[in-house]
Amino acid sequence: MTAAELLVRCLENEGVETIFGIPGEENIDVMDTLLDSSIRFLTTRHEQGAAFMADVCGRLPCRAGVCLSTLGPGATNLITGIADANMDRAPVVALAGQAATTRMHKESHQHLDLVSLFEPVTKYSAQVREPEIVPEIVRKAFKQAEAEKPGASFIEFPENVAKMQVEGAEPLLVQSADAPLAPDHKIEQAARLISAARYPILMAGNGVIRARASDDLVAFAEKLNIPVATTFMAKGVIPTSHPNSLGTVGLQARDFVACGFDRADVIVCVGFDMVEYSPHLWHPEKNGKILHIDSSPAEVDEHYILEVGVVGEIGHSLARIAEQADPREGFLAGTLRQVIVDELSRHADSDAFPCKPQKILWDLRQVLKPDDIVVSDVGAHKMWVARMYQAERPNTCIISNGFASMGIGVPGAIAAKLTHPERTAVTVTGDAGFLMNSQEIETAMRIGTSIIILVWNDSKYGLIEWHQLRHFGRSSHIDFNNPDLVRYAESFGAKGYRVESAADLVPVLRQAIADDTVVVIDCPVDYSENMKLTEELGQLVCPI
Ligand SMILES: Cc1ncc(C[n+]2csc(CCOP(=O)(O)OP(=O)(O)O)c2C)c(N)n1
Ligand SMILES: [Mg+2]
Repeated sequence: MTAAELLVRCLENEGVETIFGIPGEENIDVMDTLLDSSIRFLTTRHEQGAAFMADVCGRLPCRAGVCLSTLGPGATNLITGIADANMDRAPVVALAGQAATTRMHKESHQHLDLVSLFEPVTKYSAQVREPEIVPEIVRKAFKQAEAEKPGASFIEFPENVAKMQVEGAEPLLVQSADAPLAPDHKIEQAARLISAARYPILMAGNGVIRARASDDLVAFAEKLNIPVATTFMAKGVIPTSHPNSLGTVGLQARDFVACGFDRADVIVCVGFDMVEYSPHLWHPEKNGKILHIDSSPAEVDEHYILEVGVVGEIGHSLARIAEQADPREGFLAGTLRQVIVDELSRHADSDAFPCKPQKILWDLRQVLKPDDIVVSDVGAHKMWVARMYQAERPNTCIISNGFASMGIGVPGAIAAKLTHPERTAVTVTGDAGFLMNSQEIETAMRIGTSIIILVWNDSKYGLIEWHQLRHFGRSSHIDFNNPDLVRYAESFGAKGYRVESAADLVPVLRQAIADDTVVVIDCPVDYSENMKLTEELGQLVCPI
């Protein structure tokens, strides 16, 4: 057996079903071996597309998503998607070919030290120096990527090692450790803290989704009468329609839900990663008591000093604390929730054109089923998706919020549809982020993957204009022109529609779902709503 064959056997042993990537000269042995494997290779049109597909696959989760590139420029093209996965805690394993070990010591075509390059954007980055170590390296890469808090691993495979013969080596048994259970005395301290609280509030983070503890979280909130806000990446942990839900937190500006945090005496953070929402934004006065419930100890932050930390399996901790704590009598959520819910439907009947962001998201919710998946790209539209899209189930609204990279939308929607073929997958994307990875429309068409690409067309880097207007009252270098998006879609063999009035939104979206192919919807958006929101929130008077 060659080392390349052993590598592929190890990947099969890890349960890998799909690898996203682009072949190159230095990985031809692996590519050839894959022909005789159960693993499906999906050829993409840019390595970044492959990395984002693996990233979103890892979130949904299909265990670790896997992507592959050649050395040098192929590998550097992977970096953004890998960094995104790592900072957003998505398990991903990236594989790259490498120059032969006989030419790595000198100036040599396309050779870069990839292990060092990937170190800052992964949890584990290693080179296969000898064929015998392939099973350990692969097992370690997957174990590290999938262990809490998950992230990316990188394996560099030199071309001469790939060809070497190896005898007797076998893939290693796949083992993963169960999260330890939190100790009783910590559960008791947490229960006492909640029982004594007058106005507790809970912030749920993506760790709850990863731990599949959403039901435990909802039961905890119901039993103890605690209102719940979710971070962008935890949308759907509690249904937006649930009476305890306060919607999503995470805008830099103060939003209504911030009033709940101001008022709270105990803030219960569950599975919360501060990469999403810096504590100084929601705990500026440092006057609340923080209860940290997570699978790992808290990160250090001067605004995140704990009253009690409960480290262990999240679902277990929530269930045990809920058993022992006394419920709140009053219910903080009531008035605040009403304000937040009213806000969601405020422009539901708007006939303004270009469309208001609120209206687009309202109509999108009307046409999608609860399990359908929305993948947001990054820009002003993401802020609106986070604030207004009503997610009802965990992992039905995917948002890149740790690394927050533009370009995740199209490849992300492809990965979502591949992972859950029975659901509709939509990306809500800006016109700039769309063109960063729109070449993957060809991939989707070739492999027959239906996705809807809802492009918010403002011919601008809208989010940046929003920031510039807030800071300087004028904008700088944010304008561009778009191609004709309908004809662009059609040139791939996909469908394209242009929204020409607010009344078009629902029928066009319904048509796109029925088309069951790749559909690009060019939707002009009215971003004057951005500054209106800033002004409204700037004058926010707390309703509680
Ligand atoms: C790869 C990458 N480059 C730059 C940025 C900084 N950035 C964040 S949002 C944004 C503008 C996005 O424009 P568009 O995709 O049109 O979305 P809009 O804000 O208009 O909704 C930029 C440049 C980023 N997050 N990621
Ligand atoms: Mg734009």
